[in-house]
Amino acid sequence: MFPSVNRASTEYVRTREEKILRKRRAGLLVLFGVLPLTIGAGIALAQGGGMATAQLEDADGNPVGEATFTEGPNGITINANLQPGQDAAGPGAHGVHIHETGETSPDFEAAGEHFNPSGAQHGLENPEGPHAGDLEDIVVNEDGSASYQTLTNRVTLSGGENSILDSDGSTLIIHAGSDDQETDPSGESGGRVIAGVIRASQTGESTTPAGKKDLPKSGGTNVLLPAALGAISVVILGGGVLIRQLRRT
Ligand SMILES: [Cu+2]
Repeated sequence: MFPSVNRASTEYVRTREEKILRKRRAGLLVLFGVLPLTIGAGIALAQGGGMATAQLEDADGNPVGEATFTEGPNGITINANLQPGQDAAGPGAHGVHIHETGETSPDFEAAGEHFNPSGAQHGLENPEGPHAGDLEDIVVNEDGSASYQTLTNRVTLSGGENSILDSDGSTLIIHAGSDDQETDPSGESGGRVIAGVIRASQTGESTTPAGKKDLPKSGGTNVLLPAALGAISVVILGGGVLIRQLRRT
């Protein structure tokens, strides 16, 4: 026999199999990773706005969660999630505001005052208010997790004086205590315990660093619709591509 020939042909087969496997893996990555994100972002943009994200960190710079900002016909939907186990913000209600500067270094005071281009007073219940950056409290669970969604039409991502993506940026800040929604200038909400600079995002992709577990996304209508359409497209496209690849093999 000719063992060398046999070995060569075995290697040939293996290489061919690996190539096919690699192709399939790349196909799956596109189908389940890139496509849904692209489709979701496309629909969100078509709905009339952009997207932004903020990676939320504690005062020591440890990631504790993330927030997304999606502009739609009725304003900006803000989703924020805090990871279970984080203890920068303890259980209970905490004031949340958009602050006027996109800066968290050397400490969270660098973010400046509340985003307030109209010169109003603080508080959603203040007759002379509110600041454009005033938001409802976030409620943290016993395990440190939190899932927050709110809608505001006082800020935009797209331009004008109410844009939180203005030249000096903006920062989402969570405070140590709850916001009384009345006392100027910050509702007696105490120190700044969690912050994240708000950054424009074309894809709505997670800003969570590699290796960190992605946080669960809470489903508002602005998120659900693109997700559902994305899933349908994936099933249709995925079926077609997989059938083609199976035929090739
Ligand atoms: Cu604040």
